[in-house]
Amino acid sequence: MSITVKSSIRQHQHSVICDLADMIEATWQRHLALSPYHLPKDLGHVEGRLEGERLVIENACYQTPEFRKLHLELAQVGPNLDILHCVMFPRLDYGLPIFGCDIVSGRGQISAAVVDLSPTSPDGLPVAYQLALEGMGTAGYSHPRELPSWGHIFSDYCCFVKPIGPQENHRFLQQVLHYLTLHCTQAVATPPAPHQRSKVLAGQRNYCIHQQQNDKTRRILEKAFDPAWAERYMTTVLFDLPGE
Ligand code: 18B
Repeated sequence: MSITVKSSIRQHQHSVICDLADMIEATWQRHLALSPYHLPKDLGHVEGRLEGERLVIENACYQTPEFRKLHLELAQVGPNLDILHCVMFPRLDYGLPIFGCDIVSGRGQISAAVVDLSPTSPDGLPVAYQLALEGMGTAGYSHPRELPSWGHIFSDYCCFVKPIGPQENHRFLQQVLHYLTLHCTQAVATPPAPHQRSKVLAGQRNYCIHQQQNDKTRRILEKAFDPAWAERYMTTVLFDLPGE
């Protein structure tokens, strides 16, 4: 499938966010067999108001033989706050980690850039991932940030930083590309393991339940819409729990 619909807010976002969104979609296309994933009808493109500013959310969603949901979301609050959110949820037949990435930029300065391949098994990441990620994390960044209490779901290779300047922005883009390429190539080479479904299900549930505790995300959605809408959005679009 080729991706032809370009989002309308993408051109107006922080250049690192545009570059990252383009890179993520290009990498998905290069390595995976994408087909559409249909979000609830009213949640593909969403608009609300936050303290007098317009909040626009645009979602792109796909599925593949290995992934039940590939989700790329761009959000913009007025002219000053840009957000990229991306999660790749494996199908339950695949004991793969969860790729997640979030970038928040306020007034042209990125305050938070996160990327991780988070384990869904209590045994941690598969060995091939550990080898390929050796030494990676926040090394080389001047402003690493402290993870919130629910952040124990992330791996030892989680990169959570405030990147400073073009060099660190570039480093972060390259790091996301490395994590993403590793994950796509591992996924297509991994045979399905149906006997592990309940273990993988428990791992994905644990990930989603903790991500749903991100108060900073929730607060923006509650203020722009309302608490019930924020709850529905966080549990059906951002971090939906897979069924059996
Ligand atoms: N997130 N983020 O996706 N979040 O979705 N995000 C923030 O400078 C949104 C993910 C993560 O310090 C902040 O402090 C909105 C994924 C972590 O307590 C804001 C949406 C990951 C933090 C938003 C969105 C992830 C964080 C504060 C929906 C990781 C730090 C920015 C479009 C894989 C939390 C700042 C803390 C922060 C907002 C991580 C405003 C609205 C997939 C760890």
